[in-house]
Amino acid sequence: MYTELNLDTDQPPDDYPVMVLLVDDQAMVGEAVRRALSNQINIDFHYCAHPDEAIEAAQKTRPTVILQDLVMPGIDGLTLVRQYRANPATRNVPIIVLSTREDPAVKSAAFTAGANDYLVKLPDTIELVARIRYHSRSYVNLLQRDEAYRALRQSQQQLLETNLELQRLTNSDGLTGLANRRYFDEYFGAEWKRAEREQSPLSLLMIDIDDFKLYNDTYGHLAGDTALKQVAESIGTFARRPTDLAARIGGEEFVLVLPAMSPEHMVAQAEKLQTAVHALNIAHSGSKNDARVTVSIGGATVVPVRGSSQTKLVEAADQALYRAKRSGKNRVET
Ligand code: GH3
Ligand code: MG
Ligand code: MG
Ligand code: MG
Repeated sequence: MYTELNLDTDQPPDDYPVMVLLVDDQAMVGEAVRRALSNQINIDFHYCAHPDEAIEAAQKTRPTVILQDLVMPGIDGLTLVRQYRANPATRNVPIIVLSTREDPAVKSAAFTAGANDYLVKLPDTIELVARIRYHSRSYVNLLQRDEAYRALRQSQQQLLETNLELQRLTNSDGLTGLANRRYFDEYFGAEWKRAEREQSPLSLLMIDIDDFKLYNDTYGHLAGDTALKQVAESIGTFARRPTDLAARIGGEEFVLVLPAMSPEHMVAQAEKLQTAVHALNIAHSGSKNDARVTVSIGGATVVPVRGSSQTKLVEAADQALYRAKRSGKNRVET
């Protein structure tokens, strides 16, 4: 049993404007198509009789579908189809070839050149309108998808940037820009595990500004902040390799995490840092060390024993720092 097809051709039209551009050298065809479309809701029509004006007309009228004749004086229709396809303004505009030719080879050539559809002249109005609406709808959907896709990409990009900024804020110290204590804990834990896995040395330098309470008492808290920033910047330059990390873990306390570095090299780096801070030449009248701001540094290196905790290395560096303070400050102990 077959039910009859429901051929209701009076469907409500799509609510976006359809713009048809017809390029055909015969004014009679132009008139016929104009008449066929004249009663259609939401269909605008532009007729171009001269093939050498077709590209310009297509750029100007922004068609949602192009009806293109094949045989014309001067430029032939297939060449025009290729030109629409090569032009950024018309690259994706649907093209319906309108031709008197029923030859399959001609039809095939039209599709190869880039046409989307092929109708033999003059088509029945119902079919012509249906194809115009179908191709226009696909085109408008494509444009909307493009726009939606661009909007999606943009919001993804914004989210990514916000996340990066958030990450930067969570991981860094506001005053000095170095990593903060939270990030140091995370990073140091990971580097400890890596050193344990690879059985490679991990070094830690604990750096503490000498007599800094006295500095604040003498020069004020603002000057103290400035000095802190200067010292921090100097410490930052010692995190040279991508896996090195400089962090501010307390008021005037800093650390340098130096993976895969020999103990000798670590001591050399620590001494260079101590000299570099001294060379900043920040006046500190109350200091017994050349009346300048100086740092004491405790350093330790460990190849982690399997299953051991990273606090061992922190404690070792801390004890070395304590010895540096006890034996006169402005020095390195390991
Ligand atoms: P020592 O040589 O033994 O390290 O003596 P110290 O005075 O440096 O050590 P102490 O721990 O007694 O004091 C540290 C001082 O660092 C106390 C505080 O005023 C100062 N400080 C900590 N954080 C900041 C900060 O963000 N800005 C300023 N200006 N000072 C700070
Ligand atoms: Mg013609
Ligand atoms: Mg101190
Ligand atoms: Mg301290």
